[in-house]
Amino acid sequence: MIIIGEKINGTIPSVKKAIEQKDEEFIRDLAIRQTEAGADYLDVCASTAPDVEVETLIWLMDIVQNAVDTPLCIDSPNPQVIEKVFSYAKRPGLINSVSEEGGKCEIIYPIIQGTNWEVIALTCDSRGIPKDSQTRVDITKVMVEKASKYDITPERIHIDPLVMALSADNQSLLNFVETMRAVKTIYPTIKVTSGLSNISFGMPLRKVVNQHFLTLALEAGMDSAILDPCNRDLVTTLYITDALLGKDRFCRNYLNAFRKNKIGPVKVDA
Ligand code: THG
Repeated sequence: MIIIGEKINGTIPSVKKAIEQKDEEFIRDLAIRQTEAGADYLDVCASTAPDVEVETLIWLMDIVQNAVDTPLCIDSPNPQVIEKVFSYAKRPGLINSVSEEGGKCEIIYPIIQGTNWEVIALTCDSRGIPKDSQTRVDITKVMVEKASKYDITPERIHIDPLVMALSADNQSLLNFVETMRAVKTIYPTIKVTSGLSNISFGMPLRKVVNQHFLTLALEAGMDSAILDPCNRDLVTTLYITDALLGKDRFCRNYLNAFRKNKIGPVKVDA
């Protein structure tokens, strides 16, 4: 599975503080630790006031790119912000995100046309997040068809069906799975992604709920996820699920990860 490391995000209080104090070392450490844990992309999200978002994102991107070679996942709700920071990326990465709201596709698609950049496309529009899977599929079709006009093929698109909280919608996981299967029937090479934490909103034992969501979503064919690669329990779940689904011959990756002390309970020195 493609891992998008979530930890460099100004909505996390410790990261917000590091941004305010211009603590480069804190950000660099998050970039290195997530990369060592196996992140394929590093999400960078400023989550500041709009007037400083561009400069904050560029600051974050520079620190990350000077520390590691892991491609960035540029995370902003504002396509104009993404447009302004785009040229500061040293290598192709992932744009997070477009949707069918506010002309986002029309701003982002031309920027990544003719590049190897990939894009996360949220299945929502000006009406909000759909409750049913059919509307999610319909929105996907519009975004994929628009993308083809810019030679952006489905394999460069990660559809994010925006999982609802299970506490608010009992069918949330089932809806996600239904959307994923329908989207992949139409576009077999498309990718489906998700954040892990929405599912458990408002519930106790959130991290355990997230882990089980990951297992079920992987079984149903999820290709990438925005998660904390430094969460050992979660990474353990990832390795075990891959092995159980026949994606890890002789459980080689699982055994290696165990030997390198990447999974399982943290070993404490005696
Ligand atoms: N879809 C897309 N983009 C997204 C989200 C999504 N971007 C933001 C968000 N959702 C994903 N990012 C985070 C970042 C941090 C946390 C949750 C979601 C978080 N992290 C805890 C921390 O670092 O302290 C630890 C969590 C853990 O240990 O598992 O809470 O849905 N396209």
